[in-house]
Amino acid sequence: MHIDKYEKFFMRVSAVFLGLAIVALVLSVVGHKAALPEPAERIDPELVRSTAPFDEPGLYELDNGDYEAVLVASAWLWDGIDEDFVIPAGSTVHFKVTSVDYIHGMLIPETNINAMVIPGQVTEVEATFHDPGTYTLLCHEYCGAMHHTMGAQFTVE
Ligand SMILES: [Cu+2]
Repeated sequence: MHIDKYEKFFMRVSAVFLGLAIVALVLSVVGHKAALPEPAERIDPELVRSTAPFDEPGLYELDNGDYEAVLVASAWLWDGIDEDFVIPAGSTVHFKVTSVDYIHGMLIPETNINAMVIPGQVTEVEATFHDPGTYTLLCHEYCGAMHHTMGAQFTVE
């Protein structure tokens, strides 16, 4: 079978890049302990509203001065964020979030918060809010007809 010289060349180049990709993958898993993200906890999505701490979503001050925000995502609301969600500038907030229905996304622009919120799993992320202002928590995973309205605001003062 005749294979054109250019086709041979590109097959060799492809094989080299495939080999490099496999080496990079093995090095990242073995050398750098790269792994798929794991949920912080698992939870029965049907029992979220009766399971602590999600039975009382909201903002809680911790002993060390940080805050814990317990949030429940549902179409198309974020339970746990209301007008009382006000924190001083420089605060670190540990978000503990789950969903009761669909997969939602959790994005707070201009912070490092960008996570999936999946029924049956507890997502834990944290951010330190240095700058005063109004922050918006958005759902960035399409979750139905009113997805574009699924946002909540809180204040850093
Ligand atoms: Cu959504």
